[in-house]
Amino acid sequence: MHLFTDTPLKFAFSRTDFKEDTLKSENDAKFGILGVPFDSTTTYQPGARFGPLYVREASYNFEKFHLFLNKKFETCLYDCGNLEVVPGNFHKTCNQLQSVISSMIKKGITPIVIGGEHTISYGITKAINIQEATIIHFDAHMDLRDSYIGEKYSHATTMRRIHNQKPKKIIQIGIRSCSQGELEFAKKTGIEHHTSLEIKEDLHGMEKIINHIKGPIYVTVDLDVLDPAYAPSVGTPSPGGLDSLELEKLVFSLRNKEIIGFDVMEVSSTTVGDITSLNAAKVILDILFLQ
Ligand SMILES: [Mn+2]
Repeated sequence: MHLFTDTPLKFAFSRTDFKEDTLKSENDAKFGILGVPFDSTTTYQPGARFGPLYVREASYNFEKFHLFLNKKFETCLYDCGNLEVVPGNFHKTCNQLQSVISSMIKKGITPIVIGGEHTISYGITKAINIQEATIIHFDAHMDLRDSYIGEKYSHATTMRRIHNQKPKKIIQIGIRSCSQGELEFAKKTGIEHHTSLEIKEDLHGMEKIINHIKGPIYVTVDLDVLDPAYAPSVGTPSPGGLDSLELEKLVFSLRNKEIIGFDVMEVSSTTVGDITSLNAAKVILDILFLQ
């Protein structure tokens, strides 16, 4: 794990005894936070490189008890620090990310990645065996273009790159923006999408769909799935999105599921107390409370 750097601020409730010996001696499920402060292909609102910093900072504003779940936080969580990124070079960054995620998995740590722009999800799933997994993709956008402004690797193409890795299934949730070509591609290839409008009209229906998923699940959350009223500091805000409680209820549908990794991307907060980073920290804690 030589690529980790130390981060002075650790995610809330993470353990401080992150040592190889500790890892070997424990058999419980273990989760590890990795920040990836990279935002080189962002086209609109930059700043996702500050996501890891502000999401960690926001994580300290929550209780160690979850009222809705009536549960104490007991998940074994480590904060592995931030990836050494190479600003402006997606491929080098992605290779380092793949290497670090692989070493986390080898040590039995389920990765939780805080972005950074959405492009980097591809570097994570490259290191995970996703062929048997369902990808749950929360996002305003389909991100299914084969290339964007001539670039194969962009925040706007990340789900197309992940689709090429042949996961068992992709379910997109909260969608409200795509090109006609992306919609046709989704229909042709069986990528399931559920619009924010559909979810607003029948949240319970969406919960049931998530409930019925069998087998391993990788979750990727672009925070712009939330309405800009709840998450204004994202790379590409899009009105007409979910509210915080709707997203929380959908996350609760992941109860008792086998989560093989998840990421929360596109947070570009630049101030303490920003609602976007608070919502991002909340999503991470909600998933961790369920474990
Ligand atoms: Mn998006």
